[in-house]
Amino acid sequence: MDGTTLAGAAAIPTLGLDWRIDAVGNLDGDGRDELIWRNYANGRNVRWVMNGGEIVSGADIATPLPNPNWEIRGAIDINYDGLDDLVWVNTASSESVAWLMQGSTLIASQPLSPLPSASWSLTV
Ligand SMILES: [Ca+2]
Ligand SMILES: [Ca+2]
Repeated sequence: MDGTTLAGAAAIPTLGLDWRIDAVGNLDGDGRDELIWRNYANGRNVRWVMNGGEIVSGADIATPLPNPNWEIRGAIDINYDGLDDLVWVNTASSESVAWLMQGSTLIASQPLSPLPSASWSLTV
């Protein structure tokens, strides 16, 4: 994008139907966002470093989280270290947690205040 004008478009490779892009964030602090994929069948989470429509590199994030009730709701720098972190919500229990990240490496897991009820939703 160039402001509100579409400057160009590029097709990116796709994964199977079990995969979803749950977040876009800069987990390695290089100033460029990555695509964060989650596989809701097996719990794998993958980070794609992109350059336009090309995948520069891809890596699994931490260990798989097989419970499909956990959804990545976004990437934001929770601990102000300049690296975006992943915000998770469990849609069954309303628990929420932040994964403090350094690239693809999970540094720490930080529970967040629970949502008031299942009717609430957290989006970053
Ligand atoms: Ca980056
Ligand atoms: Ca951070």
